[in-house]
Amino acid sequence: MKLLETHTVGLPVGNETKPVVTMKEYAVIAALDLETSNSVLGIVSKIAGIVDGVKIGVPTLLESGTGILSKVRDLMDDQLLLVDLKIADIGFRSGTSWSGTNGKILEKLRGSGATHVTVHGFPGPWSVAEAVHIGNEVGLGILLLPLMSHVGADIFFSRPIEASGFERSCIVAGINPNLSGDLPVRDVTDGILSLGETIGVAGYIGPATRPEDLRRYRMFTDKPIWCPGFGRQDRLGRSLAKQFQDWADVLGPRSAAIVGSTIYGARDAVAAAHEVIQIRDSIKSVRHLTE
Ligand code: NUP
Repeated sequence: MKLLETHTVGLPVGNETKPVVTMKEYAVIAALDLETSNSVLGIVSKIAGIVDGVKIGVPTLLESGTGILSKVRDLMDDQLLLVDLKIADIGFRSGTSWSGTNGKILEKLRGSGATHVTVHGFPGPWSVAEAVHIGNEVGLGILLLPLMSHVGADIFFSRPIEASGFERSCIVAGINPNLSGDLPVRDVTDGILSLGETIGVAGYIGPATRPEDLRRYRMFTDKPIWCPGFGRQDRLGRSLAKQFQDWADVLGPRSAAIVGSTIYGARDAVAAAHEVIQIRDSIKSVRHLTE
């Protein structure tokens, strides 16, 4: 499998320095939104060798504490481990040091075995800048959410913003988004993408349910875009194979599919994981042949 050379993230576990984690093309990440830590660890032990990474969410962390992350890491090789915290707190800078709440939350993941964490962009430039700064210190890639996959997510994310006001406010916060006239910032989603590009996030979360919006993402960024929304969240009447096809066609290899209930909710999670990987592999091989 080809590797995306440009996206590596340090993986400090405890005091040891482990090898960096490299993201694969068209990666498949299993989102494990299960009730108990035993059920999460049980499924990781079965599918860790099949998928390219695992996503752990807030419900699991509230039940088990962050200690579950190193247990998950111990069951994996060097795959990706995304912690889906959707952090949306303050950034605060005094001189050159950051001491807002975003940084304090991220510090709690130092040495946990996680490779990436989700952070909201709507709290603005300082919030994102602090996340990226502290993320770099603790070896975590920051993934911003310019839009979400569920019904109605566009109500707020697609609100228009006025480009010159957006640029002025960013500059007041010490961040110049350098807007290009070719790609105007029209709405909140565009603003968050523009902020992420300026500040240098590792990548983005993008909705697999909204291929047209993913097309817009790609105009703003070459970075990896990780997409939830496969299976139960599809609202376009597509089969799983068609959803994967659309995702790969729109985003190309620098992308990841985040698949939750389609795998963990299946009667046989191992068979479901194999099926998802098979769909991904068949699309990938056709694309490689035609490229
Ligand atoms: O926009 C988002 N949509 C989404 O579904 C951002 C997310 N982080 N997620 C998460 O992806 C959601 O919280 C869940 O953990 C997973 C999708 O699960 P499923 O719908 O495939 O079961």
